[in-house]
Amino acid sequence: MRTIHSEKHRLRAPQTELSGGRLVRPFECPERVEHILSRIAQTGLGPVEPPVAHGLGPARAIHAPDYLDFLATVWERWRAAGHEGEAIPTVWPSRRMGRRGAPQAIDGALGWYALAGETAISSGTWEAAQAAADVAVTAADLVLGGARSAFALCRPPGHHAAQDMYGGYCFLNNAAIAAQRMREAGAERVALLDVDFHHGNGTQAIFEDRADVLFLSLHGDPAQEFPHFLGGADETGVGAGEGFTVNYPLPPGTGYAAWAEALEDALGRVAAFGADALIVSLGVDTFRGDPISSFRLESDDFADYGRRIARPGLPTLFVMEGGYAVAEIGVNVVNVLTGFEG
Ligand code: Q9C
Ligand code: ZN
Repeated sequence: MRTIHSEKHRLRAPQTELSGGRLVRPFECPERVEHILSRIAQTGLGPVEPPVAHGLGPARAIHAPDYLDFLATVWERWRAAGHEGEAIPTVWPSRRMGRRGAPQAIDGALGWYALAGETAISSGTWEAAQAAADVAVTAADLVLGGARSAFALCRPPGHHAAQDMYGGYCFLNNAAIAAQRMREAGAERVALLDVDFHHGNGTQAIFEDRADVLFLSLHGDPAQEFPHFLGGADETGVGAGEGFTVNYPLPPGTGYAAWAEALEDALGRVAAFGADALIVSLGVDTFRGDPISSFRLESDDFADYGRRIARPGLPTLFVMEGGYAVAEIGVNVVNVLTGFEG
């Protein structure tokens, strides 16, 4: 399997994450990618290649113009406002506040576009996010060109980013951008299976009213887990998209048996949908040792579910999302990919 990867991920290097009332070193850190790359080399998974630059066209097909302008300028606006730390929102347009657009001041605009406060913005964030989208598009093009599979080693991740919202370590929705790329290249039906521990709220929001992209997500129940406000089993799609969103919220402590049962149900629905291609939002924060998650998958389980995902026989794009047990992230990710290859 070919991997697409950009060194520009290193530009996403914030020093802070607001966690438990403290500013801590971010869980979503550059070392994650280094561990995955060394495991790819060690196992001989396949070549690692740089992305093709596509400009903002593919991102514009998913994200709102004002949101992209915000991302492009937020850091300089934050600095120009005289702030010395990293950009973190402190105020939101919450219930019972009426505004219907981003206010002029950057402090207000941050809250307008942020879905959560843990994700600090710093100088290279926008450049890294654009490179991650290029990685996803380049890997999607490999699959469109006839490859059985490809791995988009995206960083920063994307599945929490909606049309006009960032947070949960995500800015551009790499998997959604890839899905739209596939649709525009002629794939009539794309299935997007999100196996990250956290619900893919951004991806769901982007595709909830569409019948051409089936979104399925296995995740920690939002009653307990981030992103807290989306991901219930009763969310099944909107309008023409009714029936094309499928959520599997699972309780804290879920182990592989129950998780794999949900996966089998999801894969059955992918087959019934008649998908032309499959995109996997691949987060390995379902691992037992993950520091911010509560499922109990073992490293071997990742290889097992990689095999299961291969069974429908679909052209498959893996897009990297979360996973914060840094020492084990390489083994767990590559186990999925080698499991898939059989
Ligand atoms: N104290 C992804 O896996 N909550 N994002 C962190 C830590 C945010 C996860 C709580 C988790 C975001 C792509
Ligand atoms: Zn996650």
